[in-house]
Amino acid sequence: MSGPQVVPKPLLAVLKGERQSVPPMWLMRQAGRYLPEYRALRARKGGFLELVYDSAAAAEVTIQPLRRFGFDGAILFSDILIVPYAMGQDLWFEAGEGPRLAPILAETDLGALKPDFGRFEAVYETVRQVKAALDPAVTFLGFAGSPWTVATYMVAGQGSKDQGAARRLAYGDPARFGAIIDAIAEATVVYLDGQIRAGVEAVQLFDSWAGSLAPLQFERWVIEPNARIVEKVKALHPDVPVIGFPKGAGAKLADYARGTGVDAVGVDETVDPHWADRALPEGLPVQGNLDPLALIAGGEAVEQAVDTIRAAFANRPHIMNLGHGILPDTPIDHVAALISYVRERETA
Ligand code: 1CP
Repeated sequence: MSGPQVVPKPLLAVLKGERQSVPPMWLMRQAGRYLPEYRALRARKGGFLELVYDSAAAAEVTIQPLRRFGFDGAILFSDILIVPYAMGQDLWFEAGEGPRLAPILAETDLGALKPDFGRFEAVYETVRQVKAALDPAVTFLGFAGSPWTVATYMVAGQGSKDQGAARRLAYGDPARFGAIIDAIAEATVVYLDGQIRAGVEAVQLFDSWAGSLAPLQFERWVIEPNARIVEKVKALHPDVPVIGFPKGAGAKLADYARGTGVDAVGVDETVDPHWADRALPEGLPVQGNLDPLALIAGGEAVEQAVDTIRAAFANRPHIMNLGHGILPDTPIDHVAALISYVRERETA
């Protein structure tokens, strides 16, 4: 007689601190515009939010890259801006441009927003549907934006080059800005708890604009609120790993890793992986950090970068990934070639 079969999950094993001779792999933004099957479904649904709020379609989009490439991880198809939407801020997508939120200007009271966490329910339903369909060897990742990055969109109403509006508010009225950060952090814990209860096995906190902050501001608006989220998620789900991705943190990466208590740290492509290996705590799992543009170039550019990254992280648990999201003009063949190149070689 045999008990229930336990299928190994290499990505989850790395997140729990186990080194693998072939690094498990997924790509940030792997569900999305570089895939023709994504573009076709997106066109049929008419809009991005329509896609997110159709759980069956969102589950399909989550699984599309797995079917094509056999990644070790699946990332939930949603967006970081679902949190401000559930906090009561209007959200829409301008065709060909990107997300828009009714901006929280200095004169608008945060208290005027009417939170509706029911807006998370369709995402939890997506999680349940993906979970039911997923190969058990694949690790299912949930995610949210980190408070600083989400705040940059809430304050400006859209993406911006230098996150100037949020940075000005953070200096000019730190109490008010802090209240926005706190409200995002609270909603984020609710959202991640819901995703985990619906079936994700690890979560990533995307702090895409962490790089625009001066050191003291980084401590206050990146490290401190992420630490609070990690602590609260851990209190609810001690065994669920949290990946922190402070894009652009550069030399502040080690302080981030130690200060937030994340289980793994995502490294962007501007960081020398040998430096990161020396700077980060021993044994801490890392994820990254192939340049998305190298993947567009393909061939030797990718192979060289992969070799360098693997050599640098040979002595710690490592997840192969990009340093930031895959770009829409990435040739699909290059993704397949990357996977073969990584999987055909074992780290010494
Ligand atoms: O037109 C379309 O089809 C929409 C494009 C798109 C997609 C595919 C958007 C709009 N969001 C997403 C999905 C998404 N976004 C995922 C899930 C799928 C996956 O990873 O495979 C994730 C994790 C995100 C995260 C996200 N959204 C971030 C953090 C990561 C990063 O790339 O820095 C950010 C900053 C956003 C905001 C956002 N949503 C969409 C766009 C075009 C943007 C960027 C806007 C801007 O800064 O101007």
